[in-house]
Amino acid sequence: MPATYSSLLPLAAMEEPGVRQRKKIVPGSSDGHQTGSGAKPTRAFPKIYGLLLVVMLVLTLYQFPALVKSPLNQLLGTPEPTRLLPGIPTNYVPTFAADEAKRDAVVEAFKHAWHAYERDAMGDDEYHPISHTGSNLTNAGGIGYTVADSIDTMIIMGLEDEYQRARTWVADNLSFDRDGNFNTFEITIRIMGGLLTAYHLSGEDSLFLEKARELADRILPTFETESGLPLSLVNLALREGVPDRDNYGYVSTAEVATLQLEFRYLAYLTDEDIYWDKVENVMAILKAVAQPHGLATIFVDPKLGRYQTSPIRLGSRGDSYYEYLLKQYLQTNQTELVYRDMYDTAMSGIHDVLVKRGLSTKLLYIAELNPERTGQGSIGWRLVPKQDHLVCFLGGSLMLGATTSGALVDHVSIPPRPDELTGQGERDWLTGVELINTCMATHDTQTGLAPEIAHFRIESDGIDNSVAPADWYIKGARLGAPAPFDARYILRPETIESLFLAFRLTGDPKYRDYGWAIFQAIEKHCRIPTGGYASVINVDQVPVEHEDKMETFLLSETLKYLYLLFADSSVLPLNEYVFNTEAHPLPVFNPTILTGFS
Ligand code: DMJ
Repeated sequence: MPATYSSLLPLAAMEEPGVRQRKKIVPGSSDGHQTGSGAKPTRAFPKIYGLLLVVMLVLTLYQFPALVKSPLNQLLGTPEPTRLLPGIPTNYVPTFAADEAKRDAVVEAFKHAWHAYERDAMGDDEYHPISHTGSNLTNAGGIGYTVADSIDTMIIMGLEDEYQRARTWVADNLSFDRDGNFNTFEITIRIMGGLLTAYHLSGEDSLFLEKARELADRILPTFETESGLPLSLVNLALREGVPDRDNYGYVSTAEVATLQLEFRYLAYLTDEDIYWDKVENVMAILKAVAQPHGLATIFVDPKLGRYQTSPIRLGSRGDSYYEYLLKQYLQTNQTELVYRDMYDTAMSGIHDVLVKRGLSTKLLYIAELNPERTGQGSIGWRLVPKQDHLVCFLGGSLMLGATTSGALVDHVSIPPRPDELTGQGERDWLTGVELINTCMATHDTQTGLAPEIAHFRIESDGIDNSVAPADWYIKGARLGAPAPFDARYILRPETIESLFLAFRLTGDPKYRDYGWAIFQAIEKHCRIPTGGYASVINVDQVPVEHEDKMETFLLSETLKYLYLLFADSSVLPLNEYVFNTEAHPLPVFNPTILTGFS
C-alpha cells in the first residue's frame, strides 16, 4: 500500500479546513458581494485607516500603472500603446465572422456520427461503429451516456429534428434506477453536465432540470465518507457510494475536484444549498492539505481527507483539478477569490517544477513527477519527460486564465496587450501559446493525428538519434511490433479545445487552420463509411487500424469545439459561459451564497 503523501512532503499540520458559517448574500447587506447603496458603516472610521488606504492606493498604482493608464489616456486623448505580446503576428486583422463552409462540414460530421448511433444503438451508453452495435456501462442497463452528452451540441448546431428525437428519448426512456456501479465523476461531467446545459439552452425545458436533479440526488450519498471527499463509484439504484477496490479505495484528485461546476449550477437553479456545500467542502479539504507549490498528487484518501503519495501530473487523474480551479472562479463572475488564489499558486508551481523544454527545437512541455523510494527508505521525486494528450487542454486554459485571473483591466483587448496583464498573466499567456505549438507538433505523424502519450527527449535517455526523432517520440513504437497503448488516437478533444480558446482570445486565423488540419485528419482516418467514427490504434501507421469504439466525447467535445472554432464569435461568448470539462457550456452567474472557506 502506498505511503501517505504527508510522509513525503512536509505538509501543513492537518487542521480543520477554515470553514466559516455559511451566509446567504442579501442584496444590500454589508458583507455580501453586492453591497447596496443603503449599507451604512456601523462604527467610526479612524483617520489612521484613511491614511493607510491612501498609502496603499499609491503603492498599488505604482506597481500596476495600467490601472490608471487607459482611463488617463482616454481622458487626455493620448493614443493607446500598441505593443503586442511576443508570438502574436503584427499584421493580422481580428476576424470573428463564421467560416461557414468549414463550420457546416463539422455539422455534417456530427450528423454522420449521431445518425449511425441512432440507427444502431439509440439509448445505449456507448457506440461501436464497426460492428454497428451499442453497449452499456454496466449490466444494469443504460443511463443515457451518449444521448445526454450529445443533446446540447444538437441545440448549438441548430439540429432541430435530431434534438427533438433525443428529447423524446430522454422523456420516455431515460432511467437512473440502475443497480450497477457507475463512475461518480464521469456521470456528473457527461450526463449531469449535458442535462444542465440542455436545460439552459433549450429555454429552460424543465424535463432536463428534473433529470439532472434526480441524478444529483442519487450521487449525493457518495459524499458520505469520513472526510467528505466523494467515493469513485456510485450504485444509482441503491443510492450508495462504492469504494474503488482497484485503487485501495483512493479517489483521483481530478475526479473529486471536477464535480463543482455542475453541482454549483444545480444549487443556483434549485436554491438547494446541499448541492453547493458538498462540492465546496471538497475544495476546502483540498486547500487545507495543499502543498505550498499548489501541485496535487493524483490520488486522495477519502477516509483521511489527504493526498496520497502518487504521481503529480497534468494528465490523467490530475488534469481537470487545475482546469476547475480557474473555472470555479469564472463561473461565479470572478467573485470567489479563493479559487483564483489556488489557481495562481498552482500555475506558479507548474512553471517552477513541471515546465520543461525538449532537446532539439526546445518545444515546451509539461513533465510529470513520479515518487520513488530512495535507498534510505525515504521518497524522492523523479521527473518523467512524458506528456499525455490530455495535457493539451492547458494551453487554452492558461490563455483564458491570463485574460481573467491575470488581467489588470476588466476587459482585455483581443489579443491582450502586455500592459493589460500582470506578470503572471503575461507568463501564463506565453506558456499557453507555446504549449499549443507543442501539441500541434505532436500531430506530426503519418496520420496527422496526435498520440495518446508523447515522450520528450532528454540528455540522459541514451536513445540513439537514428531510432527516435530528436524532440519527441512514441515510447515502445517499433517497426513490425504491435503498436503500444501510447500510439492511439481515441478522438480526444483537448488540442482542439485549446485552439478554440486561442482563436477567441487572439482572432489569429492560424488557430482555425490548425483545427481544420486536425478535422481533415479525423475525416480521413477515423470516419467509418457506413456511419460513425472510430479510434485509431496507431497514429503512425497508414492505412490505419481501428478500434471499434466511438467515445461519447467526440459528440460532446471534439465536434462541438470544432464547430465553435469556425462559428462566429457571438456564439457562446467566453465572458458569459464557462465550459465544463466535457464541453457543456454553463452560464456564468452571480453567487447567492458566500464562499464557505478561505
Ligand atoms: C473528457 O471526458 C473530459 O474532457 C475529461 O476531463 C478528460 N478526458 C475526456 C476527453 O479526453
